[in-house]
Amino acid sequence: MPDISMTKKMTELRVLFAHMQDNLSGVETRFHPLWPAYLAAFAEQQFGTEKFKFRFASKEIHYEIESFKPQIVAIGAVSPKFNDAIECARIAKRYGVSTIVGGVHISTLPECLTEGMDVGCIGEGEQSFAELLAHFFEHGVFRGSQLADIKGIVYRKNGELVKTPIRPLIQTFDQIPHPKRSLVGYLRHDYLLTGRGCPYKCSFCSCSRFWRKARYASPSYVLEEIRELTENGAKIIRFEDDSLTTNTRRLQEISNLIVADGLDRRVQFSCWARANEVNAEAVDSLKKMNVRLVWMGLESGCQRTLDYLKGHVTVEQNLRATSLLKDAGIQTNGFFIIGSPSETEEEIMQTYKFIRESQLDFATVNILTPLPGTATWDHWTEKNSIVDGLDWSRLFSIRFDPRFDIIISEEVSPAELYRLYRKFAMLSRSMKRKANFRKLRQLELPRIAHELLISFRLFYKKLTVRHRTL
Ligand code: B12
Ligand code: SF4
Repeated sequence: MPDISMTKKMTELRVLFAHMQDNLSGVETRFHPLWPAYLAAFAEQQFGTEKFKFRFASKEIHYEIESFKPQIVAIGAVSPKFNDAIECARIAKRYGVSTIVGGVHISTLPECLTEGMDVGCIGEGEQSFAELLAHFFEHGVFRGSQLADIKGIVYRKNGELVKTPIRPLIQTFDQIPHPKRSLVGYLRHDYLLTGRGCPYKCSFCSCSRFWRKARYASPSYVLEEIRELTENGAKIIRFEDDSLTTNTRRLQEISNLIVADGLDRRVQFSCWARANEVNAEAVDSLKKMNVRLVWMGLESGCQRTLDYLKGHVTVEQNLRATSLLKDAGIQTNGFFIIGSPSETEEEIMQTYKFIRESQLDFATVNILTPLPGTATWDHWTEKNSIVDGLDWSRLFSIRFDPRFDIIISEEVSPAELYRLYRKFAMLSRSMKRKANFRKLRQLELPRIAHELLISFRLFYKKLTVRHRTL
């Protein structure tokens, strides 16, 4: 890493982080992105805090640039939001500001780097970003032959795309500093990630390809981060890890630390789990640490579809995981995907039947969308050579417009798929109503009755006292 204390030209570097937010889904507007917080924490660990001013853009980009006057705008975008990244970079360039873009889309399709984007960061961002900042400190721009020495980036030279060698990953997760959350903001309902990468290869997901190797934080690292969140007001914490149950021993250790610290009494947790990893020991640990809700990508009630989407898991394992959690009093939300290329209507209805007969509390159904970096994307692009000029927002699977969305079912027409989707959505809504009612009955009604009883007693006491004094 170059020593930036030696550079003379610049005294302060202002970096504006711009996350291309999806305003369509409510959940996204509720949770702040962590990538700016990770990049800022790592840069500060390397170079100290005096040289940089970081800001997370929470308002309109013109306003942010005019008020903060950054030298660099760092843009992060997933594939369905890449149109916005292009526009954001174009605006930054109009102000003469340099730009870096990172995230899963540019990492998978570096040829998407536009004129407005000076550099693209491929894969894990911390080290490349820090080196790019050091380069900028030295040269004041991102052009120049030295860029070639920075691993894991892409840029254009004389119009030609130059991709530098792959950057090795940071070796252990604990070497990554905790994200600088004060940059993006703390929340009452917050989330954390305790690993990067996944040992599985589901056909619709880009995680294992993107992160290459699975790395996990040590239990004490996890505890430190949970402590930080609770000290800053978190009451509900989600583990956004792909599956918290992959290593039962590690989960047990995390659970024990949480209990020893008394955090299980102060915080409610939720997490993702892979059904084939949910066993009695894992459930026991989840229960002890106060996990109230587990999300599982169950994907399908039809084994043939499940094999195509997921692999290494059976419909029986999905059922077993659900009932193990149910028996422990933990709520479950199953995620399902319909519209795989060769899935028939009858097979889709097997999933409907599965959900209806399962013990799940909630079910969320999505239509399969081929996202760059996944096997489904490879499959689709082999048949459709569309990458040039594709409107990336068509990869949002929540617009439900058969003329616009990219549907890859070869067996069921888009209109029919939407009809089925609506049927699933109705089922989800009715499950949600029932689950909420159960919750009200189990938790709220006795409490409300108890409170009413106390106020009635107080009222009665006052009344009789008044009578006696009259
Ligand atoms: C948590 C999460 C969410 C949260 C996000 C909360 C938030 N406000 O950001 C919620 C649930 C809201 C969500 C929503 C969506 N998500 Co999401 N999500 C994830 C998940 C599980 C973790 C993301 C994360 O924080 N990782 C940790 C950080 C540190 O990693 P990172 O973001 O990749 O950043 C690193 C590098 O990419 C790089 N980097 C990233 N940006 C930048 C920018 C610069 C300038 C630089 C230098 C480097 C850099 O450096 C970072 C540190 O190493 C990933 C899967 C995964 N395990 O990665 C999916 C994932 C990112 N999501 C995905 C998708 C599709 C979506 C949605 C479109 C879903 C939908 N249909 O609504 C929306 C879009 C949201 C959006 N605008 O980004 C896909 C993206 C695939 C693709 N090819 O685009 C992923 C990969 C999952 C998958 N199916 O494969 N998501
Ligand atoms: S869907 Fe989950 S289990 Fe499958 S590869 Fe992605 S992160 Fe791993």
